Order: sequence, then C-alpha cells, then structure tokens
Amino acid sequence: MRSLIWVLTGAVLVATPIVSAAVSVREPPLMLAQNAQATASPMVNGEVRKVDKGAGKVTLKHDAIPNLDMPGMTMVFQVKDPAMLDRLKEGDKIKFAADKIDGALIVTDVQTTK
Ligand SMILES: [Cu+2]
Repeated sequence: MRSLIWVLTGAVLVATPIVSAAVSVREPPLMLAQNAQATASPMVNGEVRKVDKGAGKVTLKHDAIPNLDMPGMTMVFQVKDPAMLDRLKEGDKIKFAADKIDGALIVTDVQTTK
C-alpha cells in the first residue's frame, strides 16, 4: 500500500514542470506610434435648426457622424469659432465636421451647400 502512494507522488512531480512551461506566453510589443497621428473628422450632411450666437451654439439635424459613433439626430453643438455662426441661418443645408474636445461636442468646420 505504501509503495503505491510513492508511485503516485512521483508521477505528480514529473508532470508539474511540463504544465508550467506551456503556460508561459510572450506579449506582443506595443504599437504606440500607429494611433498617435491626428485624423481629420469627416464632413457630414446637416441642416441648421437654430443659431444661438450669444451662447456660441447651433442646433443641427445631422446624418450619422462616424468619428463620434453617433446616429442621425437633431442636437445642439458648440462651435469652434463663433464667427462660423455669422454664415449660418435656420434652414441652411450644410456639410460639417464635428469632434469631441474636452468632453464637449464641437463643430470644427462647416460649409453651406446649395
Ligand atoms: Cu448627434
């Protein structure tokens, strides 16, 4: 009976190093440089619903904005430059670019379309 226990103990000791060697996995190197470049926001179709020059805000009905992962909707944006609002009026069809800057959604570029 005692000899059987020794045989089993020996089998466990032999098997252990093989298992631990298989667990060691090498991590791939980090690719920090690839995501560091700034990407331009795509131009999206929209329509001006309301211009608030005092607050520097504009309400836009917009198509999906891929860089913000946002579906089409009507919402308020801040504008990067208040002078942008001088060129806009209710009902204008526009193409615009928007980005999230410090947690706020900002219109960074706008063009009126005919
Ligand atoms: Cu939106």
